[in-house]
Amino acid sequence: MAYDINEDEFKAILKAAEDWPRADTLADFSYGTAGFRMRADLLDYVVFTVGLVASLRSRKCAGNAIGVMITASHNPAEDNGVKIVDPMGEMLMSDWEPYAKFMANARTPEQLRNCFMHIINTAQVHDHNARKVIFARDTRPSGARLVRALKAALEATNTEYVDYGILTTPQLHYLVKATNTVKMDKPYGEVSEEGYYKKLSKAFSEAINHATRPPSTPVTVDCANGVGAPKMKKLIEHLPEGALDIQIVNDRIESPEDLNNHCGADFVKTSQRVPQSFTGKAFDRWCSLDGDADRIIYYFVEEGKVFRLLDGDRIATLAAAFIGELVRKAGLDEVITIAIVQTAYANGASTKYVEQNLKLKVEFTNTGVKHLHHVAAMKDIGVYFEANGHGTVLFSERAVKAMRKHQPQSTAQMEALETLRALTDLINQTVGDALSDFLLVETILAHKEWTVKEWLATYTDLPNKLAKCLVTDRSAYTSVPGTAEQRLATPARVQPKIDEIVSKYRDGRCFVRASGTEDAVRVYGEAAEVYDTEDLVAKVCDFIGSYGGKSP
Ligand code: NG1
Ligand code: ZN
Repeated sequence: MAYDINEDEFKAILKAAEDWPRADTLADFSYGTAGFRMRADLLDYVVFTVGLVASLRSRKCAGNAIGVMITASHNPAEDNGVKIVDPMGEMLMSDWEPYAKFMANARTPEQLRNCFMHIINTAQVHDHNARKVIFARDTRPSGARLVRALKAALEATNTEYVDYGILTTPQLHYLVKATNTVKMDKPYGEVSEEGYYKKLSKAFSEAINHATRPPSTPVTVDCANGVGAPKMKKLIEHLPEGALDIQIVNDRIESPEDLNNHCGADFVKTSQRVPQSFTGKAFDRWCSLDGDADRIIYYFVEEGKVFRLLDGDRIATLAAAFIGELVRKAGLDEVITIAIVQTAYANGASTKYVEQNLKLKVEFTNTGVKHLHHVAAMKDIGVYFEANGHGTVLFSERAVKAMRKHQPQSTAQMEALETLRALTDLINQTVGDALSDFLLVETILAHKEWTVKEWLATYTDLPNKLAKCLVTDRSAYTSVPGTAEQRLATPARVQPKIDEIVSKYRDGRCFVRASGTEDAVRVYGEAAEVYDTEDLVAKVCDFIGSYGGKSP
């Protein structure tokens, strides 16, 4: 059946679009790992079209609220980005990504009309359906202008909307799910930013209730000079008195140029160095959020200033081990299984530890949390983290029911069960969330009475390096399907050369893939020794530089 365009609506769209002309670029925009991301001054029209797509998506989803988040996460301050959030707080369904791309690349009113018609017809969108969009942005100054472009599209399409102002990305995901479950038996939480803090702090109090004592040492949080700073401060106001001793650094959101600049999770992880403003003494516990507070990584220095990273792989292994113990102690290990999902960027030593020590199954997916999330959602309990600190733990309906119904046979079983139930509320079920993951890690360290030293001692990371090569056309780099992006299909000559280089190093592993968020290809390498790793990655970068562009 053919669905017709509403001519009045389309007239209003064209009129509104006049204020947000498409940037005059030759290249097409693409909906990458985390939506559209680029220099903020190119984004006006893209955000406008995202508003149109979000409105159509809401109509398709029976009027449920769709989320739009304006952020460029860990990218520099001059960038920005936009992504769409589906009704249960998950990333936009992948079938719709081409629609978003198609619309953002329409260059004339005719093309825009064709795109609109195409979506309405292929996705079968009823014009008369209700439509609602909720949105927020991070602290980037360009966000305010982009919000105006978004509102223009929502108003032209007669879409009800709520502007939540400045939020972390996971807070917006929370609000989308809370909005759409408000009338259900089990609403996800109160539909407000306040409701988010209330939910987390209540769950945290319950989760540490059976710990012998709260962590006895302070923890310092580097907020990347981004939105995580004010939001972490608000969270602290809601936490039980004296539960955690939290210091905050890098909270200068009033100076945009400081955002992610020599600080934040991405800087610490990729440069394997402490951030600006670091004042930690040996074994002090520090962590860093990224620019939109969906990633977190921990680290510390040993005596002699040796830097030690506790990244996403460490959080995944810590969480899986702890939840596994609780499941066993609660007497549910016959009923509930746990799996870990990683990407090829996970350190090889972490994978070995999960399989050999924790005796859990590891599955690999392509980069991008939507892929990990999808696989983890199929497990009873699915723990997924990218090495960069983006991840969460998903509890299936089946697991939650089993925890609810289970009758504990002893006080120990009851305590384990209560802690487990608290974790299902503490851990953000929509997306990786630095604030929620922070409370999770602190809960686990309190229960285990661990310092960073014991946490680090669980396994030894293989030396590794992540580099970036600028190439003339990153789209020339495609991966072989089913290899979790560890092998290149094109350019044809590159993979054999990588294999040849890698074969010369003990425990060597190296792969190259096109970034979905930056105009570059990433080169990841691991080897038994630090100097081998450096050498391996440098050789591969050199080859790519000589082959397809210039290495930085
Ligand atoms: P790209 O640029 O596609 O490598 C990066 C991260 C992803 C994910 C996205 C979204 C690495 C190697 N890649 O993607 O894991 O977090 O950004 O922010 O860390
Ligand atoms: Zn982020």
